[in-house]
Amino acid sequence: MKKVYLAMGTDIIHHGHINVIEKARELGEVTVGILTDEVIVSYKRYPILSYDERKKIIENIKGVDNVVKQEELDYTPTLKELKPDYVVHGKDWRSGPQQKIRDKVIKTLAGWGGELVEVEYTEDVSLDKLDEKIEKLGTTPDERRKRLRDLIEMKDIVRIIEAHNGLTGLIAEKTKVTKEDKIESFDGMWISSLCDSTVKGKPDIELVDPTSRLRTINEILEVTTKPIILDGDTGGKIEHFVFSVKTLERVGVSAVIIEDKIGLKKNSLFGTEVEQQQDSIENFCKKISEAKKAQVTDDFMIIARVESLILDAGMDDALERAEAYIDAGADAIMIHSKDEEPDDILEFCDHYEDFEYKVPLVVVPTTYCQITEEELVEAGVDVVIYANHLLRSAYPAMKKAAESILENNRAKEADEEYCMPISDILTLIPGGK
Ligand code: SPV
Ligand code: MG
Repeated sequence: MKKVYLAMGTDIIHHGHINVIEKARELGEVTVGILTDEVIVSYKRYPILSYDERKKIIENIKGVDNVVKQEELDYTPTLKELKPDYVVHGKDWRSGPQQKIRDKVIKTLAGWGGELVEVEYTEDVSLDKLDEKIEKLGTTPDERRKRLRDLIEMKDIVRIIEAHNGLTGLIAEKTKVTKEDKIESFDGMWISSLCDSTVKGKPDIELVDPTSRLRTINEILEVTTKPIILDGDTGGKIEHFVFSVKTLERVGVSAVIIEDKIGLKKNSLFGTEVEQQQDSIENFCKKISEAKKAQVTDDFMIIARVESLILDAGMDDALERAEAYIDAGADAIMIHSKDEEPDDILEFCDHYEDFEYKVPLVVVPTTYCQITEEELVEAGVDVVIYANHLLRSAYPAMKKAAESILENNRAKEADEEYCMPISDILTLIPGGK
């Protein structure tokens, strides 16, 4: 009996896949390699069906003799182990992002005289359309809340971008860039206090009240499905924070980050230019532990933000605090810096590696933005937050359009240079027509 291998890299199984399996059956004994959740998340998006669910379905399909785990997008390690006579795949991968993977499969099979067999692609199934349908179904607070923990488990680095209203939420949700072998997208959203305050024309000093913050959160929740991390500023009084945690859990927020400051909080990027006071380790630990006791679900994360490097309190203080906050129950640590070089953050990461008990590490590279995600992964960072980039990019464009109208005493120039077409804005939001 000849050995036949095919890999299932999809989380939506349809009759096109059955056609491929049927072809494989004709050739011999069929082994299906199921891509892990980690692989799917790394090249596409969060899988709709988990590995275990997909495995259960696939091993019960007629004609499937064995299933194995494929732990990379690249087939090579699995092929070298199984040495199949045939690999079966749809013809669709001859062009596009999978082309390189195909070339490698042919080369690897040639090592033992194996052959690639390609079947006609089932044209009437559009995975993009199915994806769209599923997106429309939305999500539930329970589903969304737990996604952040899942993503931290699955990915080398979780990529979060700022959103401050429904529209920016949609940008975070839908923006995709197709690269050679994968699709890049954001994993979730950061609701920044700086941006939520700035869009309201207010300073970032905890002036925007909790009801208003919650309205922003709701606006974003309504039109997106990805997990949300809330910038909780200082968390306020302990007695108030425990209530906020329950509210955030209930609506489906995944995590809140609170910073170890007291008194009138100012934005961290001012550093020591303005008066800012760090909380005592004891009090901040109490805030964390009381909040952990208050939370209802296991999924919600309380993330402690260490401001020692921002306030020039030194590396030893930062490390001492991180350790104490973890002991108090913090689910992750955010280390912040306003240096233009990443050196202090990397030094912190270096020491953090040696901690006996570690939790995920979060960074916000606003001032040291030259650092790459690859370098952050290397340093042991688990979550990167691009904390203000949608607001900071929109504002200069809006200002230029306003100035252009004043300069020209008409809108033609602004219209041509800075504005999207009316037809596009009318149909920007699905269902708007
Ligand atoms: C925010 O985005 O509001 C933050 C990050 O807290 S920072 O502005 O760098 O302090
Ligand atoms: Mg903030």
